[in-house]
Amino acid sequence: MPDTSLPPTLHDALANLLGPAGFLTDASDTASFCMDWRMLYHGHCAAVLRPATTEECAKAVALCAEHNVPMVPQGGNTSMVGGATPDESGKAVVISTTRMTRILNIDHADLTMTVEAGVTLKAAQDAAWAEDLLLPLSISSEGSADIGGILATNAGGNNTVRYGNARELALGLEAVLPDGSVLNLMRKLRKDNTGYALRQLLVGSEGTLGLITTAVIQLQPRPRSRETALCAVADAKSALALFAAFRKQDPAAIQAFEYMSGTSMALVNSLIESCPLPLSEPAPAYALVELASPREDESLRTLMEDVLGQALEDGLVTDAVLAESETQRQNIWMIREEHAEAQKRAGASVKNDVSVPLAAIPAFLEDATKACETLIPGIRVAPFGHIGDGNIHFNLVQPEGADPKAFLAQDHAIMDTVAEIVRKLGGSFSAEHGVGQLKTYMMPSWRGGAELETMRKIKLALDPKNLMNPGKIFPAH
Ligand code: 2HG
Ligand code: ZN
Repeated sequence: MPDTSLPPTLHDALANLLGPAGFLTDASDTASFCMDWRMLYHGHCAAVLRPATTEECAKAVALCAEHNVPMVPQGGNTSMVGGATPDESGKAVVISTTRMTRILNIDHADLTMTVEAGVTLKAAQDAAWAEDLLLPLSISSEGSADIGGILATNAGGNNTVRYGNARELALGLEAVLPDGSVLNLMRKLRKDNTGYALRQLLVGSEGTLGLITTAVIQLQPRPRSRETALCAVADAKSALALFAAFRKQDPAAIQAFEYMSGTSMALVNSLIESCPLPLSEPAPAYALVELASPREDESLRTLMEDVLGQALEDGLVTDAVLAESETQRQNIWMIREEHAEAQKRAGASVKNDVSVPLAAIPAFLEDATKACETLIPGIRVAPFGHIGDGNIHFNLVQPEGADPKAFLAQDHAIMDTVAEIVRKLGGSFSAEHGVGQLKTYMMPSWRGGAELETMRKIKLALDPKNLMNPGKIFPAH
């Protein structure tokens, strides 16, 4: 256990500023903030700071900066890449947004929501829905992930195919910079060409440039009709042909288009209670399609039935179930959203959150499957993901009965094998989960030269002492 004590003057100043609910130093209180969701990283911290307001946050950051104490911003702690976990030195403080939970305003003229960073995505979605509006971002971890975290990581998820990533929804932002100054960009304008769009620099910066405290999020009218289907397909090629068939009829109606391999689906069906397969028999792969419209009419149902009917006739789809009620719809979505949890229960897994152009997805899946099965015989190739936007979670689960530690020791070999195939196909090694600490080693070979150098210059300009989320995005020099 490293020495996790803060300089006494800083300790006292933070304790005074934040009070007992906002300043945690007992290992029993801070432990859960020091381990990531996947339990890959077991860090330590000198304290967890839980400011209740932007002002408190700014003062706390200024104090830490003065004392050269590293700071790790943390939202709902759902990072897949160790992006919000402190290192093992015990020198850093975690700054948690969990007490900044106010929904400040819902504006029906501009269709925006002004919200503090610690509001969970689910709470924000529910608040919008209660006012007949939609917050059009949906991710599996939305019950815990918070607004600050989804913006800091530019989360994507199930509705990117229609509405874009978190970046596209962020009209305004407020953030505390690494020196404790407050950057107030809380405008709610669709048009605002006044120099650099600094808010976009903060979005996706993974907490390395500052801590997002408040945001203005673009909303949409709430859907009044939705049609959801789970379809059995032979492979990703068929799933993509089905996607193209829907897109040809009405691209604007597609709310989500997801892919699940037979292997990943079988893990969910067997390891998660209340998630049986709602089709008569298992298939090699599945597509989940959701159509949505703010209109309340039957046309979506007709669209769904027409396209699926033709796809069944053409052999693109071999079986399908349509949700007949909201409960059935939620059951279908639960199957999709429990994929990460099922894979966690199946043992150690190595995740590759990749994007490739849509046309390259079948070749990617085929080549990456072969390469991984050759690398580690018995490995369980369990891909799934947001196929409509080109993002596949190409996840590899340890061979049954294998030693999880020995499997994880090969994570770089596995990630590099997959990444080389992604590179040849013109893709990215991180689509929506970010770089965190897990994938920093890939940055020089993927984003080297002027690109990484420019990122370093920006980081240096805003955080010359490298105090804000050190060890994330940038590989150590
Ligand atoms: C999802 O799409 C999440 O469910 C998690 O992005 C993906 O577990 C994963 O790799
Ligand atoms: Zn995802």
